[in-house]
Amino acid sequence: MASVAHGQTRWQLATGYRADSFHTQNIAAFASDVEQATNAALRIEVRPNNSLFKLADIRQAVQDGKVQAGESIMAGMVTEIPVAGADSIPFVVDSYDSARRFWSFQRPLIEKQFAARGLKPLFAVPWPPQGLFTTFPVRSRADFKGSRMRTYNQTTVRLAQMLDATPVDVPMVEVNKALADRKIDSMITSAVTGVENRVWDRASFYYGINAWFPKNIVYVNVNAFDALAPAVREAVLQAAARAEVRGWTMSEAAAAESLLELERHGTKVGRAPAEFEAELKRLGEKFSREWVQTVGNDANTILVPYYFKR
Ligand code: PCA
Repeated sequence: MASVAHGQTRWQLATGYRADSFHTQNIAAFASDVEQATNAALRIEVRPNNSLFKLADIRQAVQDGKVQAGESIMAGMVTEIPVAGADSIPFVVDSYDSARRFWSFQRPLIEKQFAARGLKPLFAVPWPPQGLFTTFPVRSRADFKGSRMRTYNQTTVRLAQMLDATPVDVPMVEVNKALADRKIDSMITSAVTGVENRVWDRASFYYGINAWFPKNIVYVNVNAFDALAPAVREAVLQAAARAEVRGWTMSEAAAAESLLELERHGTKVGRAPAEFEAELKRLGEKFSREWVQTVGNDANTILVPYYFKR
């Protein structure tokens, strides 16, 4: 797919999120940085909204060389790369600062897992903290029994099960329709995802449970990367480092703005009842134990320094 004309290389970068998502805007800025820094020796065309490959298939497509670069949500890779789910363990990371520290311990393991698959990570950017949207006021976990909870990864599936709700897998770009069609009654996601999907017509409540900060990662097929001239490679890495810093700032800004936007549209934003929150934390701990058991030693490689190294 990479075509070279007059010394110009073209890459496509596949993502499952909309063009106007802050993640995608950050990627577009990365692409334009690269084009500028290389005098258009490398042009990266961003293909948003599952248009080239579906979100869940992007990593494999990049690995197979069907497209040069892609973006995926890390926790969506857990079947193949369990350690990619580390950032979706509930109630471990509770701020952007701790998410940064966490990533510094998770990153080397991700680099290694990606390298083993012929992939090179470029940068990772978190979603704002995951909160709880509901169409009903929450008093206790009993309110979820028999309801339908939207899920997007294994953590959200497991939490739905623990709450005796039915997990319903809905891609991010279809959340609005799933709510309108009454296919879901609640979901755990970020406020910004709620805004992007204009969920306020049905989701009247947003509880800021601050459950985890999942990250999207942008990466490239190693063969495509190695085929670049050394100076172009260097430009890509520098633009990637800048994109990571910029993306984290954009995420934090989006987190604050979208809470206000939800309120402006009438969604009630607040804390969950204390007892329910404590219950959620217990379920989160149960999830952590299950996760550490499945992942084994790699889990300790992240969690031990995260908790004990300052
Ligand atoms: N939005 C994405 C992933 C996490 C988030 O905040 C989604 O809901 O699918």
